[in-house]
Amino acid sequence: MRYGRLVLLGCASALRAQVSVAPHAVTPFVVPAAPLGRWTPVPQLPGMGRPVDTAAVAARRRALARRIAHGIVLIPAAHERSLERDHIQDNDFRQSNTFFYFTELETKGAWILLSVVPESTHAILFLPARDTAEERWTGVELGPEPLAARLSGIPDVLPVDSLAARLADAARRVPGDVYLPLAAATADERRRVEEAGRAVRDVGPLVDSLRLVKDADELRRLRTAIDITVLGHIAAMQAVRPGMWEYQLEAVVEGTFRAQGADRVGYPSFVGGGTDATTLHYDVDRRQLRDGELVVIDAGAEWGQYTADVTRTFPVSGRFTPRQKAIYDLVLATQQVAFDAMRPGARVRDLDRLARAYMRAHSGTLCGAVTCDVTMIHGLGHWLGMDVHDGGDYRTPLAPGMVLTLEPGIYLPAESLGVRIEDDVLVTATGAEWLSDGAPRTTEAIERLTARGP
Ligand SMILES: [Mn+2]
Repeated sequence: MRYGRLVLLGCASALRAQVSVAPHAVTPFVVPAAPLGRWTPVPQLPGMGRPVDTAAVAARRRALARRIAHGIVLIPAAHERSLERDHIQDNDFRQSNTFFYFTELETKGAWILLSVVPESTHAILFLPARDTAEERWTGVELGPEPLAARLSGIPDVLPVDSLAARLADAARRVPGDVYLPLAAATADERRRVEEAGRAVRDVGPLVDSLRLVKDADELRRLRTAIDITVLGHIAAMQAVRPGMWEYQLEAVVEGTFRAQGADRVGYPSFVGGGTDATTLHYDVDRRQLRDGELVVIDAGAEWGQYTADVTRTFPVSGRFTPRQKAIYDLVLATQQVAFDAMRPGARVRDLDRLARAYMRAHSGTLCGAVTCDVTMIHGLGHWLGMDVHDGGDYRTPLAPGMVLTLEPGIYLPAESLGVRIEDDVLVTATGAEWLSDGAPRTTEAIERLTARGP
């Protein structure tokens, strides 16, 4: 991958000063001149958001309407959180996935109302009135004005205080139930809908099933998140040294994500060496990495509301021992077997069964008294999208446009040895495409990055 590089000289000299104290502990931080996640902000959108793909979101609303045939759908945006009360560590706003899916707007406290009758859907976007005093503190917001109609592609934009009247009006005219994302709905939001006097149903499972197949705009976002993530893993392989702390390696990964334009991490980064590598969701990342250990990094960048989920395992010293390589190669071959079986119509359950059977058949004495598949106490993979474990029924046959992870692993706590390899894979018309294989996966390719001379 080719991209412009620019080393911050001030930082580099500061790092040289540290190197005399702790050789190999820190690598110079590189700031890319052209981050993979670069985009042109729309200054009028909250947080200077990305432009809305108005055609894509309209198509998603139509797809939902076709599933419902007739009824009313009401979806609230996320609310601002309180730094003091909610003890949040990040103060950036993250939109509700469902609201984002149908609008791509990062506006707080908004609603979208869809009135669905066969062959037609009417959408109204409700936005809070702008508060210029508040905007001095938290930045520009999108208000109920013609600009919002233009940027969102939704012609009807109204102030949020007209929602109750419009909902009552829709309830009079449109037959069918009222759909709301119940998992995300607060009591207040649910009460407002129930005031319309109609049966309330959860729109969540319907939206999950739509979100399973990614459209072109979603795939662009996912690919960007994944490409950024790949660079983070490569940077970690280049930086690893015996004596580093896990959090230092985490800093390399997450620093690269952010420097490449990631919005945030998709989930807490897992950096675990030795025994920690056998703890499946280890994310405290506090221990010192020792010579001879393998380190597992499970980390994914989020970009444009979509997240990657990639895991790599590599030797702290730079080279795999023969034993580590044997374990690693079995995990890698297992992943390949699952990938090769991917095609439209296949099911995740079948891939999982196939992968375990392969691992069992090829374990030999590698995992001692048991076959290695017994140590893989998690599933082979999961749907990926706006959530790292995206919603959706795992009985659904694979179809082109679906994205899932393949992440076999072998974990031997008694030996302080864990290996997991996780890639993000797109189902295509004829099979599947690796999305994250820019991050080296074979022991040879990994050692080209980790092993620094004889
Ligand atoms: Mn995963």
